[in-house]
Amino acid sequence: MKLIALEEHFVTADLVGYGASTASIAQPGAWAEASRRLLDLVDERIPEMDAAGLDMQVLSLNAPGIQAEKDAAVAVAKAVTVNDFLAGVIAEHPERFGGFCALPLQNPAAAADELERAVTQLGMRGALVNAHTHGTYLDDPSIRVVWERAEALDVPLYLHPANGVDTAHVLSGHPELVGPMWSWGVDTATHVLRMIFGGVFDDFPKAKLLLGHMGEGLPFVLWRMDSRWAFHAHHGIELARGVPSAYLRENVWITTSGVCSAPPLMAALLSLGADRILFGTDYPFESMSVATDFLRTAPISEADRAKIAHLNAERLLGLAAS
Ligand code: GRE
Ligand code: ZN
Repeated sequence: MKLIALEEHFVTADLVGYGASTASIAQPGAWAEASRRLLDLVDERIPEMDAAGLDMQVLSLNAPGIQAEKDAAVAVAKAVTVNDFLAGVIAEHPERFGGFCALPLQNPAAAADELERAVTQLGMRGALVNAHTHGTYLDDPSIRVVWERAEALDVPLYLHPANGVDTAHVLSGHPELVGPMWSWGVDTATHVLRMIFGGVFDDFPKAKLLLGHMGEGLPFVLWRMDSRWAFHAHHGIELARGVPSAYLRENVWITTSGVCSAPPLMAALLSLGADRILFGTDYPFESMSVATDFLRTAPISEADRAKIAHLNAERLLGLAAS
């Protein structure tokens, strides 16, 4: 069965320093090993893809990437460089790699232009955004220009977690919970709700958002959010589609990245439907072969398996079917 994975990270030597603050969330040996693998695009990666039976990785720059850069002009220049670099890797292995570009969201107009350049000239399939950019989230009015361009180009933005601006009080005294262990998922789900309630999808009804990690918990809470929205004070916010679940069903696609467990996959299938779920491994933070074995053996129909494994990716990302 053909397998296309969408949350597949890399870094370049020039950009590796931006990840320094993320290093502290991992055990030192684990971070060193992941860092080594992030820098390798081909020599170890392709044999590992072969061993796992993974046909294609859609590559993206690891968190926080250029969004951590304080100087907007530097971020713009580095985005161009890394997107050109990624395009070069893909050009050498067009059957094995696709790409999501990096966006210099420090300068939203430049980010929109870079998205267009990366999609139309470099063949990127969309962009991957690592959480906030110095505290600016994707619902910010300044970012509308990027959504407008993404909608016009008909490409998704993939929202990936990263460290927050600060640490929520409830996590005080518990640094072990800060990171992919817990806080990143909560932060990312909250970021999605900011977009829904902040009107991004009312302004851009055809915008496409990709989420990793089996939807960051959101597939589980659709009914409860709709029910509570009927009860809650709206504080002047109204949703054109009436209920928050409508946006999660119509504007959001999720990947299995970093979740190799059947119950959450089946909950997501029942909740969002098989057309909304794509495959991802979260390499190098998870094992490619564990992820591919999981999807090959998950207790789901063959029709759903094929959609998740490659058909949905081919349609959403405009990859030629084969
Ligand atoms: C991830 O992408 O899931 C990730 C990182 C960095 C550290 C751990 C981790 O980007 O799971
Ligand atoms: Zn990831």
